[in-house]
Amino acid sequence: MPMPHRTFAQLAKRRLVGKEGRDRVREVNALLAELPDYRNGPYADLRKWLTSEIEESRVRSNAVHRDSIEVRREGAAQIALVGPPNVGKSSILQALSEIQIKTGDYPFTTLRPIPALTRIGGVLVQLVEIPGLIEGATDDRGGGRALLGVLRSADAIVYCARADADPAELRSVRAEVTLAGIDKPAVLAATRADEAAPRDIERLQAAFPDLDVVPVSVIDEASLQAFRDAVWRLTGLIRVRLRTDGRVDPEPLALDPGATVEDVAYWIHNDIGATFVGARIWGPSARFDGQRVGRDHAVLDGDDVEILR
Ligand SMILES: Nc1nc2c(ncn2[C@@H]2O[C@H](COP(=O)(O)OP(=O)(O)OP(=O)(O)O)[C@@H](O)[C@H]2O)c(=O)[nH]1
Ligand SMILES: [Mg+2]
Repeated sequence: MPMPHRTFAQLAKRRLVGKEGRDRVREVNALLAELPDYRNGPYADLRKWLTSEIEESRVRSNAVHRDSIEVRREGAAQIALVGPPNVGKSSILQALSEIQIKTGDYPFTTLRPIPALTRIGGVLVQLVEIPGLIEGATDDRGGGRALLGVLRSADAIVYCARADADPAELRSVRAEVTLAGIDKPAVLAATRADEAAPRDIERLQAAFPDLDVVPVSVIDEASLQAFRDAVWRLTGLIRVRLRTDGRVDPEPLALDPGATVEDVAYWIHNDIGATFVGARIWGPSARFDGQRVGRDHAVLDGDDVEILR
């Protein structure tokens, strides 16, 4: 039985993280060799994607100067931070990751998209600051088209607005995103919240009733944790931990909603996915601790899974 295509895609992405040039091409070729040879359907799409990866790695390694603004995806999901200049986007990236990045009390400190990996509940998620989206971006003002291109490939958006600023600033940024036809799950971070009053937050919420508002201050750890939680919900992913001989691996796997015990088994290893006999579950999808389930059992966020061989 071949590995489910979703699992294969996740595995492939994981194996390509951080690989460039010849290494990347070699890994892609190895993946292609493992891919079932269907002409149509999801496996054929995967084959197409992998083949295009080879071409893209070649183009990248041949590029003499690297001024493209492509952002390499890493982690389980890619979340874009979008908003007017000077609202504190870079500061949030800095507070949540290891990167060193310029922040400044003036607009357009950041000139190109900046990715940063952050760990949320044990899973790596990529945040990307999209700088300088201004009115007219859709007509390529301020290099807007390329920036919108980066946004288009993200999984979800965190709009950022200063908690105490005029909501009109963000409204014009959001209008550009809408004009570009980009519609993704989104929340609104009310930034620099330590400088704001509660009624500022209420005003922002009233201005954007369709977005959940999360007040964030980089000097308030509790607000940063609430921000992480909001980002995790945006990914729509579920976390499952593996259990072996009564011990639970603290590092969870991130899976698409609807994933089954079979996906988990294939995630561990191809052979295990093909031959395992069932699983035991602790957590939200179990009726009782250690419930015995079959291959098709759907796991839920927070489950611990022991694959039985
Ligand atoms: N008081 C306070 N100041 C903040 C906070 N976050 C950022 N700042 C300040 O806001 C200013 C702008 O921060 P940046 O992180 O550079 O903002 P940005 O949105 O990345 O700005 P551009 O890249 O220029 O668009 C800096 O002076 C920061 O120190 C916060 O939570 N509280
Ligand atoms: Mg910045």
